Amino acid sequence: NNTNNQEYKSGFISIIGRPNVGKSTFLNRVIGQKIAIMSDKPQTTRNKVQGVLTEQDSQLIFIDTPGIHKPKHKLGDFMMKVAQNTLKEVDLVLFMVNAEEGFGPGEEFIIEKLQSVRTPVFLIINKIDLIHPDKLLTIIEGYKEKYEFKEIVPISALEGNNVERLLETIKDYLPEGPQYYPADQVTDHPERFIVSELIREKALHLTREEIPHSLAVLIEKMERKKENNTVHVMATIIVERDSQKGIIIGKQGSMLKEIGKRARLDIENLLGTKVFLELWVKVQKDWRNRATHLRDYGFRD
Ligand code: GDP
Ligand code: MG
Ligand code: K
Repeated sequence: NNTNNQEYKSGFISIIGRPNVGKSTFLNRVIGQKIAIMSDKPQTTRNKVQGVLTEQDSQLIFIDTPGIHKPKHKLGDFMMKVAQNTLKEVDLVLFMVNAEEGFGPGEEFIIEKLQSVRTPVFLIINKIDLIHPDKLLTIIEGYKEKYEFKEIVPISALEGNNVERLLETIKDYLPEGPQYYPADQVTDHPERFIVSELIREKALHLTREEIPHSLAVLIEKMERKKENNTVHVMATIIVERDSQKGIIIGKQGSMLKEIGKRARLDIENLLGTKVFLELWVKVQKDWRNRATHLRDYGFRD
């Protein structure tokens, strides 16, 4: 549309909030494709995932920022730093909370971090499908006392309530800017990162509480074979203890086989080709506290 003189708007939007408030669900709904990993286990999303929403008049670039919360170990520290720097660089921050849960130390901590940030902040009250509408006003009043939010928007990321209106409000706050990404590009993350997250997701889901989120997945190789149009993926699941390795492998390899089967289906969906997935399991003790290793697993400053 080259004849209209309306300004094109674009900008970077960071989504923050405690684990499980629905950040990935929101992002997936907006982008309409599975690029952020959803899970009911906390901290599934460790790296930034950008979802790009391109429309006639605007481009919204979302960043699914890893959970800001009190760091418990080096990885947490590192995540905090990344997240806080991100907040200063973006055009808008969406602070998402769960309507069902009251204001707690987690929210307090994030609001404390937001005090030093000049970027406009919206409060997004998610999961309104789970509460009685009467409760909403009380929640809003409570948050108004804590911080000067530019907007307070209740939504249900799962059911889609009010999400369209939120997108319109976001546009109002974005500056005039270029279209940073081609219209058909929904993420700037390398495919290998998404592939590793898909494998991680399956491992976490299938093992439930036995395996903590310390699990990492390293993509050793990802090769497209032209002759038969398949992609060969070789990945290593890294755990901290021998006992965890046993759980991941399962009886006669049954667990690893199931993780591989489910991950392969998702990867085939993502890449649109047949996938040959080879999975390995490795024990690397205390990897979270070895900051020097972070880079190997795809973390960047
Ligand atoms: P994240 O850790 O903030 O990225 O949270 P997720 O997007 O992974 O969501 C955590 C859990 O909350 C998942 O089980 C979602 O299905 C659920 N969830 C997210 N948004 C909503 C919502 O609007 N309503 C309801 N009822 N559940 C939601
Ligand atoms: Mg998430
Ligand atoms: K999560």
